[in-house]
Amino acid sequence: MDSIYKNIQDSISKGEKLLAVLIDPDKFSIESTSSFIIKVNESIATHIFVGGSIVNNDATDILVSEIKKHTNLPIVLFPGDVSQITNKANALLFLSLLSGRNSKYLIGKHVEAVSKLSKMQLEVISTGYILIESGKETAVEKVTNTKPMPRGNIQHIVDTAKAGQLLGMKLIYLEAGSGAGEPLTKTIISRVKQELDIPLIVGGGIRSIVQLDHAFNAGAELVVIGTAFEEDESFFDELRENKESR
Ligand code: 1GP
Repeated sequence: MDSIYKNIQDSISKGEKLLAVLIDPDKFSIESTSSFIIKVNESIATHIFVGGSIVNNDATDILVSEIKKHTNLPIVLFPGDVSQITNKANALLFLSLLSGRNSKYLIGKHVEAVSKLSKMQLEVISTGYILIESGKETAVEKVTNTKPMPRGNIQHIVDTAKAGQLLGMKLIYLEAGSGAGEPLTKTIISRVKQELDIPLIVGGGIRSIVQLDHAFNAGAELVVIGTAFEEDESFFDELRENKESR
């Protein structure tokens, strides 16, 4: 498979919008992989992300192997911890939590991951991860013991994303948190996008086609949706119908 990052850049240069379905191994029953992935394949999804804040050892490796039996879509790791790294995937988002000031999640876990990564042929994509408040405490907040950035101070969010780019990161992931009550506003997304030359990922709390389109129209190049599919797989059918009518 070609470089996942290059494919993302190529798609963006053609004006294509990308959608990742996020599967959290901790919340997903392995027996439903086949039926779930059939729906992913039929939808407008372009990527499958696998990861979660708290995942048992080996669960990611087992799940990724199973998913691969049913799809040709690229599988990208979105890990909450080093234990979730597996070379069965096509790429790894090497996430640095730029919104927090916990050195473990800024650089510590990354150092821990190196000995594992050096034995693998896994594409590593440096990603600045920015958690923004959503009105309720999220799993990322609890696990990393960091505070999300307030929505009101948009310039601080923009500067944080820009700092990630200046540090050489290849992607910025703006995150409202899994299951967020409200997705990120168009203003936050568009202000950040205006300042960036690298691709922008947006996720958290997107549950409808209208919200998905808002994120795309505001400048998100890749949108991540997890909870909406976990809660109601008929969202896939909605997306498929929408794809046919686009
Ligand atoms: C979570 O951004 C992802 O890290 C997806 O969020 O589960 O709310 O779709 P949802």
